[in-house]
Amino acid sequence: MAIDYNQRIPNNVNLSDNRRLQRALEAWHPKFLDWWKDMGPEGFQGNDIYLRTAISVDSKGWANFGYVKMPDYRWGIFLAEPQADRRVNFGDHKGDAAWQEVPGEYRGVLRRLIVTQGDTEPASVEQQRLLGATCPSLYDLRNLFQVNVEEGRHLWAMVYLLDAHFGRDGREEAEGLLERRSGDPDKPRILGAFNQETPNWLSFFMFTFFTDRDGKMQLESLAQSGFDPLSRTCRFMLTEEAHHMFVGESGISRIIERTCQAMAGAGIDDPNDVEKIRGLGVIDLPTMQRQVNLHYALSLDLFGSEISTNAANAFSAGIKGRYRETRIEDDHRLVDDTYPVMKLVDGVFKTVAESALPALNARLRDAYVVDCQKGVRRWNKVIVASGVDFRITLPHLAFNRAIGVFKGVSATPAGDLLDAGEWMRRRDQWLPTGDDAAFIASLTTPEVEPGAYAGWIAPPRHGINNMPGDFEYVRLARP
Ligand code: BYC
Repeated sequence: MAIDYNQRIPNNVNLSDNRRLQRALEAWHPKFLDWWKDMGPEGFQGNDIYLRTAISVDSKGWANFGYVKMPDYRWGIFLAEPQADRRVNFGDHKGDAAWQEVPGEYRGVLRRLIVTQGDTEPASVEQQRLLGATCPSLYDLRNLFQVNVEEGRHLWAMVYLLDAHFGRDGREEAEGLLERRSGDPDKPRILGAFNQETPNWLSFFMFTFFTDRDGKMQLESLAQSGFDPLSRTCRFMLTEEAHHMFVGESGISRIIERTCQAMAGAGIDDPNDVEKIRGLGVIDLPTMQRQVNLHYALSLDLFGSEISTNAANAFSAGIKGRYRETRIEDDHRLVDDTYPVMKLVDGVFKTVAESALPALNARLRDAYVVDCQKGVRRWNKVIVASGVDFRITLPHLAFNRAIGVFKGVSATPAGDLLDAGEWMRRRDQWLPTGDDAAFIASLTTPEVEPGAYAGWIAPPRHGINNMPGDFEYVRLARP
């Protein structure tokens, strides 16, 4: 499945055989570049960045590293290899041959899911566009740009599906994806978390840990789709997503490592001695916990309502499956099954058996929680190893939620229920404060010497593509 790079739009879908589609994508291409120029990373567009580019979609061949200027990145259309005799693996059509074209009756559902997925990709680039100016190292700067160009490519992936399979409506949706703007009250991005700011690198690492992980869960579910082009597209996107989550998890881990080292060096045992710890120029652990609370709750909202007819319909239609659907042992139809969902019943949190089909968002969210817990455990190992008496925890499911059964519930991160006034009075204990933001802003002098790292983050264990520690990941003009 080599990718044809001789064409203007690199692809492995024989684009040159489909003139109509090629013309549609070639017409969209300059509009994408205009959007990238306006809303992509600020600055650095003329610099050489050490980026990976897909050269083939099999597991061995895809990562090819070299210096590229971001606007010259070879965005394109890459689908994972087809699976012979693939079937619809769940829902009412289970056992039918997988669809190569959109089934007429599911056109609306599919379009909505593809547009929602597509909308998140440019949104995240918009959210991160100013971070280059405050990078903690060239290594991190390069990782930011890698994430950004790949989110750009994920947008291409969804636009391909819209153009190839949804005719004129699809072309209009593809334009809409370039017109909405993260955080713009008049034309916001579709999902809540994608209208929030990513004002600093701590926030960026949290976003790539928590929100990109929602991306992983959603893409895993869409990769199960009976609509084969969507499945193949998402399967390839997942190979890119893994690096994004690595950036988040290792970024936070390196910040924790540095904080604990600095505390030990200064003989500070109490992790809540915030003033002294900040005085060392590192980020205190309670500040990190507040960021975890914020990003986790925002990402839980991305799963939609726990009980959702949209989710039930998408599953029954064979369009969106469960996390790793084919590895689950049941009838894959779920018509008579139940699933335990936590709810607030008469003022008490209770687990209630709900019909399994409408509870699919809760089920996917539960798999996400388990995945997050694994990463948090790895962070805590770093803290334990340093001897500091502090543990990062994930807050209660009902904490600070804007979507679903816990919307409007005033729960603490520990899961205690308060009246709304009391919750507001204590808000700053749990969520990032103006003071946190000002402190983090004070740390963000960029570090751009090859091999050097800002004082609040430890260097990584390994370079990208095993490059040496002082490798120049981004070539800047130097005097
Ligand atoms: N904010 O039945 P409901 C990624 C809307 S991240 C605002 O409760 P449903 C990435 C919902 O749209 C993954 N609105 O839930 C990460 C619906 O509106 P309509 C992105 C929300 O539909 C980092 C209404 O509420 N991919 O890839 O079952 C960087 C009722 O919905 C929210 C996907 O999400 C919210 N948080 O599930 C870059 C996959 N939640 O249609 C990229 C595709 C719900 O009635 N999307 N609503 O007007 C989906 O599968 C579903 O649309 C959702 C919602 C899971 C998002």
